[in-house]
Amino acid sequence: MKFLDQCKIYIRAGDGGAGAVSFRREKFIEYGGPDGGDGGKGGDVWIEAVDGLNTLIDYRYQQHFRAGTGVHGMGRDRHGHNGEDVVLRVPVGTEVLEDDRETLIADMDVVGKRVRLLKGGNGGFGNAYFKGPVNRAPRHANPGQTGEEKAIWLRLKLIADVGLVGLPNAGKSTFLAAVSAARPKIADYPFTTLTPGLGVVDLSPNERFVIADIPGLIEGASEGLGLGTRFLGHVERTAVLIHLVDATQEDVAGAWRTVRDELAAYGEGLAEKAEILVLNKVDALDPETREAKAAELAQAAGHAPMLVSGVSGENVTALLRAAWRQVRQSRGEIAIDDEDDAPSDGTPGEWRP
Ligand SMILES: Nc1nc2c(ncn2[C@@H]2O[C@H](COP(=O)(O)OP(=O)(O)OP(=O)(O)O)[C@@H](O)[C@H]2O)c(=O)[nH]1
Ligand SMILES: [Mg+2]
Repeated sequence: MKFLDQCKIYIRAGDGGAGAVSFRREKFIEYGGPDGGDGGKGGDVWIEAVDGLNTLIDYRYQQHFRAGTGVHGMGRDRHGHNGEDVVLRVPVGTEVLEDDRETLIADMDVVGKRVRLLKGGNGGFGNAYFKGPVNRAPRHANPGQTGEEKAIWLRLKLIADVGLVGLPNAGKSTFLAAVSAARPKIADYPFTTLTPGLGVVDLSPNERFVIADIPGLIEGASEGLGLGTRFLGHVERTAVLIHLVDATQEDVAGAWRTVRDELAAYGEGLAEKAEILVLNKVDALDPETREAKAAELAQAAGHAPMLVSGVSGENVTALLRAAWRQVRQSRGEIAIDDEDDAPSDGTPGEWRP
């Protein structure tokens, strides 16, 4: 199973400008002759692979792209300006497909690759062009060509930056829904989530990452119990795991240990991956219970958890910031010990990833 980000967009090249019909009219110059200029060419539609994008999210907000129309020609042999091109900027790895979703138009596999998807319509000839030995004063000009248009699909294979793990009912899907536009099924029974889901977190226009929600793990998952560990493959390549522990359950330390054991049993470096420990659903606890549960979990894990609620939103931003920091570290954008960037808002002092 692949996580795909795909969307349909409509593109249209610009129409060419019309040619002009015009005659030279000046004092003392009789029969000045035709001087209607040609119309400008319509703009093209291009697509370009760029660095620094990892989703097609921008194309969810805007689906119609239209290149500029060529300006019509004018008298005194003036040509119209060409219409402006449109350049669609997409992440590296985006495939461009025809409307049938199968025929590949272009594979944007390297940074800087540019492909023209549609050509703008040519401008029409002005009447000056039609002047000949027979017809010295043509009274007609061409209209511009209409720009082509079509629907295309953009498709990108997404790779999650952050993985959500925890027991069933820990609130993983609720958290995903709270921080992204994803709308996973959420319910008050275990194994609500049967297949992984992805969401894009938009901390700011330049701070975006992909988060993966996978089905809950239970004791024995590595031997195939519950839904097993087969979905852990989707978080193998993430920069960090967010481990959610449901604060409303009896044994928070046991819950944490169970998931850790299953991660270790799965192998593939999951147990060594950076983990952000979270005590979730804290909105449901009174202050003393919060403290007691947090202490219990800290004792087991060896460091304090972040106290978060996907429902009330408490500390959600601080958690995302912490995850984003790990993502940037793994992308090599910041040094491992870059403390200047440490989250300050709402994060307990003892906490570290
Ligand atoms: N009070 C409270 N309830 C929560 C919170 N987050 C989730 N819940 C509730 O916990 C239940 C389970 O939430 P889900 O988001 O479906 O849990 P999950 O981890 O995705 O569960 P699975 O998909 O079965 O593994 C739902 O009834 C949620 O409404 C929270 O922060 N506070
Ligand atoms: Mg779920």
